Amino acid sequence: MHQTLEKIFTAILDGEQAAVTENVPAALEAGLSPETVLKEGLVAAMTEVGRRFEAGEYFVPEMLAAARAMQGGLKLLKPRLVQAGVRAAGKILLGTVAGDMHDIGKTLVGMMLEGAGFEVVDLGTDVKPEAFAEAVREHQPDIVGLSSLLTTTMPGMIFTVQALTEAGLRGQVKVMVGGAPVTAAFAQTIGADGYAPDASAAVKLARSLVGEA
Ligand code: B1M
Repeated sequence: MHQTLEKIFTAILDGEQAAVTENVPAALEAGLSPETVLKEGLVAAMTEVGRRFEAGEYFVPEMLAAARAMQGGLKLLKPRLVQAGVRAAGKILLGTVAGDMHDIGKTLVGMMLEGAGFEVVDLGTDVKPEAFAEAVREHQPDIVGLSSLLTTTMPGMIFTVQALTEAGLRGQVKVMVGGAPVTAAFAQTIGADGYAPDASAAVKLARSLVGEA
C-alpha cells in the first residue's frame, strides 16, 4: 500500500482529521487516482471502523471521530471524483421522521454511508411524509432511510411509507429504517425493506439493498 494511503487509513482510525486532509492531496500529488484514494484509503478505513465497532473495540465516540476525519478527506476528494466520473455506490435520502428532532444517530449513519461510497442527501430532522415523497421525486435516490428515536414518532415511518405508495414512488426505492426504539419486526410490519440497529449494520444493509455484496 502506498505510504500516503497508509497514513490516511491510520489517521481516520485515530480520528485525526488534520492528518487526513494533509495526506489526501499528498496521495493525489503522488499520482494515485481519486478512486484509489477513496476506495483504498477512505472506504477501507471506514470498513475497518465498522469492524472494530461490531467487535466492541470502538464505541460511538470513536466512530463519530473517525467519520468526521473521513469527511474532511472526502470534501477534498469529491471534486476530483466528479471530474473523473466516479459513480457513487448508490444514492440515499436520509431523514428523521416528522415530530422527531434527534439527529446524532441519523447523521452518524449518513457519515458512515458516505464513507462507504454512497451519495447521501440528508433532509435533516422532523421530515414530513410528503417532504420525503417530494425529495424522492427531486433526487431519485436508490434508498430512503428513515430514523426515529421516539416511540411517539415511529408512526411517522408508517405514514412515510404510505406517502411514498400514494405518490406512486414506493416501487422505485428501497426503504430502510432504524433508531433506538425501532425493531426488525416493526420494519417488517410497516413494509420496509430492511432494518439496521446501528451505523455499521446500516452500511451493510444499504450495500445489500443496492445489490452490492
Ligand atoms: Co431525547 N429521548 N428526547 N433528546 N434522547 C431519548 C431517545 C430517550 C430514550 C431518553 C430517555 O427517556 N431515556 C427518550 C425516548 C423515549 C421513548 O420514546 N421511548 C427521549 C425523549 C423522551 C425526548 C423528549 C421527548 C424529551 C422531552 O422533551 N420531554 C425530547 C423530544 C424532542 C423531539 O424530538 N421532538 C427529546 C429531546 C432530546 C434532545 C434535543 C435533548 C437530544 C437530541 C439532540 C440531537 O439529536 N441533536 C436528546 C438526546 C441526545 C437523547 C438521548 C440521550 C441520546 C440519543 C442519541 O443521540 N444517541 C436518548 C437516550 C438514549 O438513546 N440513550 C434520548 C446516540 C446515537 C449515536 O444513537 O440515536 O440510537 P442513536 O442512533 C444509532 C442507532 O439507533 C442507529 O444507528 C445509530 C448509530 O449507531 N440508527 C439508525 C439511528 N437511525 C438510524 C437509521 C437507519 C439505520 C440505523 O437507517 C435509515
